[in-house]
Amino acid sequence: MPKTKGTSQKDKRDSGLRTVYLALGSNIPPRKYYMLESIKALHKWNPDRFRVSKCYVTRPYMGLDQAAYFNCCVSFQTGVSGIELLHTIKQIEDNLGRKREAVKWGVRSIDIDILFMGSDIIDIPDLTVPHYDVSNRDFFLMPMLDLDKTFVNPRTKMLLSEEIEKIPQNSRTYPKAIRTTKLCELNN
Ligand code: PH2
Ligand code: MG
Ligand code: MG
Repeated sequence: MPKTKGTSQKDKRDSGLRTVYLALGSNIPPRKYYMLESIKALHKWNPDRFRVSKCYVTRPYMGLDQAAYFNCCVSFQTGVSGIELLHTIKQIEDNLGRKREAVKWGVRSIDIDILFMGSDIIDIPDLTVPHYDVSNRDFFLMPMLDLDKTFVNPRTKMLLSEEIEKIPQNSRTYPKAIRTTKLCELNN
């Protein structure tokens, strides 16, 4: 869309490049396959400054009786709007056979969540950025710290390294890095 004098604030912000951080999670086998395929699809869609964190095995959040998860984060630079990003993510999840069940926090082949879009704050019915629960989830914060140790949550104004320390024991998932060369090969 050509820029005109009448371009709204929102349009201007949407066309500004910033670093987007996404979280990936899977707890249905083959977990590594789902993680890798979604990373490849995201990279194909937006390769600009694409990075991948370590991959962690984590206990189900809040002690749900489920299989262990694989979790990681990716970041890339983009000018797309939050809604456009959300649509792309849903398409990638659907292509990988994600079944949308009525159960909140049900088991999933792949879940891709938007954690941060630079310092943007978005509060619309379909989308909350930063992610509404990012400060309470070590399986988001730990891989985020791999990507940027100095990142500040634009809503709380706290360093993520401070937020992770504040998580109470009963909501920790104890992320443990797994040895995999495959997930990170797109960094090179
Ligand atoms: N995702 C959930 C619910 N619980 N637990 C872990 N460890 N990792 C997740 O990605 C996760 C979860 C809902 O999306
Ligand atoms: Mg999720
Ligand atoms: Mg999700």
